[in-house]
Amino acid sequence: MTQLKSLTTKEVARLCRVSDATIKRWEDAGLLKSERTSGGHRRFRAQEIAHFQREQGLGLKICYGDESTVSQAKRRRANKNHSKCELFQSLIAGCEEESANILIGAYLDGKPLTEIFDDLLCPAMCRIGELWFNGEITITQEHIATRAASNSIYKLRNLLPVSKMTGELATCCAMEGDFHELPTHLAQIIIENEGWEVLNFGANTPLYCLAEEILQHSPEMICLSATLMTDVERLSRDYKSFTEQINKLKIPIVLGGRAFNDERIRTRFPADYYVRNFSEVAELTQRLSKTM
Ligand code: B12
Repeated sequence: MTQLKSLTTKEVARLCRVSDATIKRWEDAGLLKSERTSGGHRRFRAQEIAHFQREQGLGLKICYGDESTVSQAKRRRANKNHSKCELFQSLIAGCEEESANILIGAYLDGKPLTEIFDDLLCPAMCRIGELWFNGEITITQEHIATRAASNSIYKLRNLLPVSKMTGELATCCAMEGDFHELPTHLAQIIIENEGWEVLNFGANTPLYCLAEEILQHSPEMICLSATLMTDVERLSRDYKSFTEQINKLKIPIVLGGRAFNDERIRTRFPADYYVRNFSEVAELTQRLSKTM
């Protein structure tokens, strides 16, 4: 289900920022090619639309400081001083429209979502973390970049084709004390892309609260993320009582995030699965899906 699907007239119109009628006119005039469904509805190949957009300069708005951002001067400085990575530059400049365009462009070029997250977005965020760690950017610059990342992935999410729903539910969140919310957003989008519904509680979620939600909703998968653990002792005690509380439901627990790269941490947080990246989340979701 992760492969690229064809787009409806409405989706193409939204991407090109024109009306549905305009898309139909362009198609009638032979500017755009489409195929028809058995019901006679138009379907457009995403790659062709991406090509058309680039040729015509449609929809892919270049942004200099719109929405969230910073001044052009700062943006130019960021471009000059830092890496050549296009996405990294847009993020560091806080330019969410342009960052979204890069992610959407990659998607329309046929890159799977998992690769967009694992190979494009995460390395860019990692670079931002390194610069912050080395004192080359300030905390405020990191905050702006993270907000640009967060908002741009939601822009991408908004135009993903609606997957055929499997009727399965997953929850995801980051553990208490962990304020890194991007991993939970990314996991949510990947799981939704497999046709599951997702309740994403976001960052800093106490496990006793999560247990209540689990008992109430009885999901088919629990995805927990931890980038950093500030108090391993306390968290592992909370985790133990969490797993005891929900044990009878036999729901697979999936742990992910850089904290679990450490084997000693994994030993203290026993789980059904440990995932290292978003490709593994997609594979696991497919495996756990009862409708497969
Ligand atoms: C943005 C950011 C923040 C923001 C988060 C804001 C927000 N709204 O999310 C804020 C400012 C809150 C923050 C705070 C801190 N941060 Co911070 N932060 C980052 C940064 C730059 C990006 C994090 C991110 O979202 N990355 C995107 C994720 C998806 O990528 P990833 O973490 O590399 O994950 C990979 C895998 O682990 C896996 N994965 C990760 N999570 C999950 C989850 C699931 C379910 C799955 C399947 C997979 C998965 O996928 C990725 C690979 O494809 C990172 C740098 C970095 N390397 O990522 C630092 C980083 C994580 N932070 C760091 C630190 C030190 C801190 C602070 C302690 C700083 C401080 N002194 O206050 C605090 C801790 C706050 C807390 N208690 O949580 C360090 C952690 C070092 C370490 N020990 O591991 C990093 C690595 C920066 C660095 N280079 O030093 N941070």
